[in-house]
Amino acid sequence: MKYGIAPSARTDRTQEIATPGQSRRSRLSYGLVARSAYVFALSFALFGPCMAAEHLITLTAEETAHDDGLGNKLLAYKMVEHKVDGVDITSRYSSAATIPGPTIFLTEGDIAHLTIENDIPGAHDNPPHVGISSQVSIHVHGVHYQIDSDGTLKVINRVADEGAGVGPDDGDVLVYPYTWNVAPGTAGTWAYHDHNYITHNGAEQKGLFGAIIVNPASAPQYDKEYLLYVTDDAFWGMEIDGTSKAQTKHGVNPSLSAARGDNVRFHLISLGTDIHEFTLDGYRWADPGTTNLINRTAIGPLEKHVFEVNANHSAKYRDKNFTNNLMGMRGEFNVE
Ligand SMILES: [Cu+2]
Repeated sequence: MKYGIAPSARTDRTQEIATPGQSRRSRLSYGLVARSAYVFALSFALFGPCMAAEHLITLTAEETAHDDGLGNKLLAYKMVEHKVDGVDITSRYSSAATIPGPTIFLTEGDIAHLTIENDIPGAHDNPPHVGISSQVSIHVHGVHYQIDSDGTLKVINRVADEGAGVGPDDGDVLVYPYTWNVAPGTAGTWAYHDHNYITHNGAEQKGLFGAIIVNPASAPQYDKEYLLYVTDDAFWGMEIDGTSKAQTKHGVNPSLSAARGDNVRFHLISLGTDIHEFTLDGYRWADPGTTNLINRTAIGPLEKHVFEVNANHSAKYRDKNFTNNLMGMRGEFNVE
């Protein structure tokens, strides 16, 4: 999923803005009070009541323990460490590499520094053939970054390869750093994925994908959050507890759980190439950006659909498209 290059962030957010209506005399009489009130109001408007946080994130890309049943190994990201302003929150994540990869929660105004290490077995011992990349990368959507944090191969962005490689043909970069500027205006649910492994499209289809959820500074709290990645033949999901923030129940067509009365948020993220028709039996929700209540949504490549429901009965989530339904694209939403 390569849309092009994200604009680099503007870092000077407190730049003074000209006030043409004011005379020099009145500006002087306002003096420092007006200036500091203005700067305070501006920073409050941009960052909200919370201070922007700094995230230090270390990820690896690894093989999963099991193959796909046909002898093909899958690949997965693992969260090794995540600190927010020095506070270690790594225990929220699985200690194993997971598909989908870790869900990274960020808030508008934050800065995230990430590194990725290539721990795919054999990659270091078997340098790739010339022209075939064994780098792994993280290419993210939605937030801002400089071009060297694009997480793609040089053949794509014409700058440099931006992943963790394995040998001379991969630039000898064993750990690659990225910086994401979670600028105001980037709130939303966004996919990240590898863009470098073996081909310039990366190994998303082998499992190297995940998501960031960027909340506005004053976001509501949810009792549960569910990520459902809609691929061509399955939902890949993850459940996140709103209190403990623990990330569990990842995998294919997961059974999700909630308590009666829970306020829950679903994040559908469409990967792959197919068109799907998502429904959650017996539930209606507001179509994002409107007050229209809907009970199904069409979702196609690269689209997202984020909605909230109040958990009041157990139901199945499913893809109602005939062939996708035949493939078993459905799972349980258990409310107790
Ligand atoms: Cu993409």
